[in-house]
Amino acid sequence: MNNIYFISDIHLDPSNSEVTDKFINFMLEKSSDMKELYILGDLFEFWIDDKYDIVQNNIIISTLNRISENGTKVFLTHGNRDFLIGKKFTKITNIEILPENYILNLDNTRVLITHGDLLCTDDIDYQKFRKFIRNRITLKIFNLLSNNIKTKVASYLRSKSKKITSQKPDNIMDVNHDTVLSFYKKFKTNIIIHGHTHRKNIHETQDGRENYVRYVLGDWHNAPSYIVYENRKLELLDI
Ligand SMILES: [Mn+2]
Repeated sequence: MNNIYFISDIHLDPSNSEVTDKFINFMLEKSSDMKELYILGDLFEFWIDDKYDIVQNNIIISTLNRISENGTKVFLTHGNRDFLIGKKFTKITNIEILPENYILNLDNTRVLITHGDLLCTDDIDYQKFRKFIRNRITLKIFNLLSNNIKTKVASYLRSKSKKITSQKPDNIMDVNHDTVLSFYKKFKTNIIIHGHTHRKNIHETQDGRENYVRYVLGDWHNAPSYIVYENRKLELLDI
């Protein structure tokens, strides 16, 4: 149990056993080597309410439970699909929720980990929607709805977002480079790890004397991948 792992955008869905199996197999295979596991958002395809979704996803919950009982410390960043993961979930899985931007210290190197949607500032409609839906008052009202209505609202929003994303030009859905640069500077880091865009890659940039590296994790439906921090090196690998 020596190394640190990062995964993102697994998009687990109780009706998709293929990706569920992939996830469970990965955990069985790698967890004995995981000192820490960072899940950078969109672990689930959708998550509306702990009360309801914990039951739906009991296989995943018990897998996560098992690995944390075996000694892996698991951390989670909320994604845009599962930002409603709450305290009940964290309590029964022993997972710690991280803030939306989190600085990790890897042998005295600062690394920013984040879901990635905050970097996609060209998508103005999405950023507006994000602000609205993540607002505390909106969430309070949402939480008062019955489960049935919550599910309907969530599935409406999902279909709407799918329709919009399919009509948007490709570049709008990716990160904005000025925003990325501003994040390096704001968080005083030269390394960012994120997911969300489903564009698995490593991007190196130079600005003045600084070298910056951005690791993008792939999604588990198209490009299942993970990052491992081993022997003081980050490596992006396929599954
Ligand atoms: Mn996402």
